[in-house]
Amino acid sequence: GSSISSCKKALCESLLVPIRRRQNWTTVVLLSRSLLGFTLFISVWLLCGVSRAKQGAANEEEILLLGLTDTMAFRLSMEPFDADVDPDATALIIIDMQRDFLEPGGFGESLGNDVGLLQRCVPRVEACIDACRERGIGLIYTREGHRPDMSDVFPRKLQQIDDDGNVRRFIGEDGPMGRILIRGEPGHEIVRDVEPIEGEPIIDKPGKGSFYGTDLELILKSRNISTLLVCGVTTEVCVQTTIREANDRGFRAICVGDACASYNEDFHYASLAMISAQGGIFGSVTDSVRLVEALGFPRPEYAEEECEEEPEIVVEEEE
Ligand code: TIU
Repeated sequence: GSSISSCKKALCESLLVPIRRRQNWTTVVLLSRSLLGFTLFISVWLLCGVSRAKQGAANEEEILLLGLTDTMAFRLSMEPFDADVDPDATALIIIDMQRDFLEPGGFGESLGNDVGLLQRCVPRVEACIDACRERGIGLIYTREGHRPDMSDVFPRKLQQIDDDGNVRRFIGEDGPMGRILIRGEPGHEIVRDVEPIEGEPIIDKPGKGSFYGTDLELILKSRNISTLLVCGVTTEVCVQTTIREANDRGFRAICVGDACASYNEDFHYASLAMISAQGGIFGSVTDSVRLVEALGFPRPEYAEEECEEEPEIVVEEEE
């Protein structure tokens, strides 16, 4: 009897071994599957977070949480097409935000302009400055002006017509803010709200463009800067000339439209339209609200302000 039962037991044992082996194998397979699934889930979650942060949708905490640095490229909405912008290869150029152009008694007013029209861009320039500084985008300032001995003024620049139709000189004349458009005079200074801080280069330029007669190109190339965000005054004179010069030198120039201003609103809007016309003929155009949001900051309060309707400028293509 006992030999039969021990025989049965041995038989059962031998039948159970493969089943146990199979169970071990199944456990291993199930475990690896769950591990693979978990890894996949984490990767997708991280990738989604990174891409959202890249698109500028992420807030500051998210950026910190994901361990993203300031140097992550961001997506910028622009005309005529959106593109990625690498903060490390980008500079914000602030054109001629000087008392001579923005305040009464300077060069701008002496030419018969209403300088009050330039005030609208000041908080918008400020918003660009704050966002760019925070995200590690370098700032470069320009100032239009001449040496006190005026040895760097072409005779042509001293001939402009006044309200009475007389050709006369304005530059170098005495005014309430010192000699007009002369370096070192109070009128030549950058207005207080958008002043540069230590370490931000100021380019003193004799012309309307920021490249002619200056070391701007040298400074940009030594910093590996290939994209310029351009704001300041005036849109159709120094801003547009700088953008044309930048484009011909191989830089990608992006005009921050509402952070620019002109004494003539038609010229302002026409300038923005011509920069981005023809598929982006010599640059592109964004605005301070899109820039600030793309850099991960809240929508500025002024974005909700009632403002006059922008004129629709239709650029007709020839058949
Ligand atoms: N007059 C005018 O519209 N502009 C200038 O003379 N300089 C600059 O735009 N900075």
